[in-house]
Amino acid sequence: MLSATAHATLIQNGGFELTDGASYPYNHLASWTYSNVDAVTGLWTPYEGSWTVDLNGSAPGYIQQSFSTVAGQSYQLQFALTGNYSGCGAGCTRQVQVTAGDLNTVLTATEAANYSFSNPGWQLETLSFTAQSTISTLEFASYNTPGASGPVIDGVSVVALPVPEPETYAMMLFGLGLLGLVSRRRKQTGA
Ligand SMILES: [Ca+2]
Repeated sequence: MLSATAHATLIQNGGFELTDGASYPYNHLASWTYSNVDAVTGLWTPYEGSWTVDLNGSAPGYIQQSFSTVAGQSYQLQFALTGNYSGCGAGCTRQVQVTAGDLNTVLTATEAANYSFSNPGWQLETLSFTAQSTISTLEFASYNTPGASGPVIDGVSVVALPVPEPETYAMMLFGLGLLGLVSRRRKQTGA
């Protein structure tokens, strides 16, 4: 069973709603460390709330946040991804490199067939990673996407995945035992 605690996100300001709102598009983003990204509101439809982050400011940028983890524990990362495809042109893509714990992957924001700022085609991405330390750093970096329009993210959350209950381990061991028995019998039959 998932407890309420297991559902609590470890990421602060994952929706990028906490900004000073005063100096668009270079607003202060609470709880995040970042370079050359744009906090954006009033342009395309957000995944949630009013603000999103374009990972290309004037050039490819990154955003990251560190949080407490348990080494060896698995976590689920979710976030919404799209791209600023205005002026993108044929064949251009918006890509993001995501790193956390043992996770290091590149995702492509698929341009919706009928893409527009009012229909940005958000994709909900679900990934998992295993923490390697008591502090983990989640980073989103614009990847292979030059210029001032990049991949766009919103709705970031990280939750600890439940550790299997002792009964689950017992069931798994019981199942493995049965498999071993079947395997031995097959070998005997085949001999
Ligand atoms: Ca938001």
